[in-house]
Amino acid sequence: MIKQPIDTFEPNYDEDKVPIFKVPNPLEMFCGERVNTIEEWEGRRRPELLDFFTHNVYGKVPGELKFSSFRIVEQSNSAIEGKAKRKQVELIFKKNKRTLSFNILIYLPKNVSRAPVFMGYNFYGNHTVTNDSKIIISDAWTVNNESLGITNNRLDEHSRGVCASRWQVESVIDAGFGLATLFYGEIDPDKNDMTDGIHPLLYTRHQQRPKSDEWGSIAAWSWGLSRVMDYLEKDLDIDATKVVLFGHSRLGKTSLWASATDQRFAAVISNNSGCGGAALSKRKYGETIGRINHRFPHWFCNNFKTYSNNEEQLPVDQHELLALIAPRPLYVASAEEDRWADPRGEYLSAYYATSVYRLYNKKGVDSIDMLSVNQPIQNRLAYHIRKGKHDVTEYDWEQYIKWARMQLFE
Ligand code: GTR
Repeated sequence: MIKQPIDTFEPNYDEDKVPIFKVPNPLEMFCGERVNTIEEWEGRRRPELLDFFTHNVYGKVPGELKFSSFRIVEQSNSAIEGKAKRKQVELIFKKNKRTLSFNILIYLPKNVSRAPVFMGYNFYGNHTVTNDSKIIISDAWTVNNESLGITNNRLDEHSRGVCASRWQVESVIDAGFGLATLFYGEIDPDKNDMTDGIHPLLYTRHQQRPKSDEWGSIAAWSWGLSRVMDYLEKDLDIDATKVVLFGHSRLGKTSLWASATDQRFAAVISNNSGCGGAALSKRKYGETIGRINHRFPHWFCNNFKTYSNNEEQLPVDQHELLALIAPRPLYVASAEEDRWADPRGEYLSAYYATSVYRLYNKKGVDSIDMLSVNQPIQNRLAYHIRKGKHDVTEYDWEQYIKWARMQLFE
């Protein structure tokens, strides 16, 4: 019999067909012992969960590599209608006779001396986040997107400003925050080729692909966010204790993993991150582990393939990834029409992570019943589902800015 490829089956969008499963308890060790205190959580349970996700889901970073130098490539005191400073900073990495560099675009409000910042990857290059003609266009390989004028896997003038609605830079600046963003393709091009991007800089001799428990692309992109943090800590215009990591979709998965592995990030926002991000895998609703591993074999570590169509065997679920971020502020957001990312699975994940926030006396979401559309709960662990499709909108940013101010300053 010929086995039918997984992506030819219809995904499940029927709540009645969601399997019955036991949600792993974040406050119970794999051996069955209960966790009752912050000390037990931080000393024993959190490390064992982090270890599981590292070796079986995202993959471990196989060595240490810090930037060897940085360079301010361009700066100006009159960006965004004169309200902001702009810097473009290149970080340079050298190892294994190879060099990799990437460019961070930073806007900072002129009226704040050490600014808190939102930070996150963009999908199609720094020049897409505003119409600003001074933003350098990346020459890294990119995924094509014809509706944005991106063809031949290259970026050019055609796509300047095309993702501006997803960033709302002016509102961010007006709220007294800075923005730091970079193109994820500069760290690792988003294709199943592990000989490009950052991976080869940390290969042993003759290695061509990561080992089964070593980093896929999501872990590589997360590594990149930590290296940007290394830079932000040195930049006196920035308050590196107030960095709010933001990510949409695959880059939301990335932001969650980056803040689980690096506790310097003060807060994190997961926008429509779905499977392998905030959504519970065991619900098998919309995108599943089998589908994501089939379509994006390079995103996770190879060991994660063990759980393709085999979610029952997973000893963890994604609410425990969220719990790894506690007690820091965490915002999970869904969109009503984004069924592929399983909004209810994202909500439940926040609900089941709440017990760990409670351990720290912090609030999350208390009801197992899903929230209504456009009715956010903005606690330390926050959630909203908004009208509309898979995207980042002005509504989302209004919520994030309001919540981030509350969490970081009140
Ligand atoms: C989809 C993928 C999702 C999500 C999305 C995106 O194709 O199946 O997991 O990551 O891409 O990143 O836009």
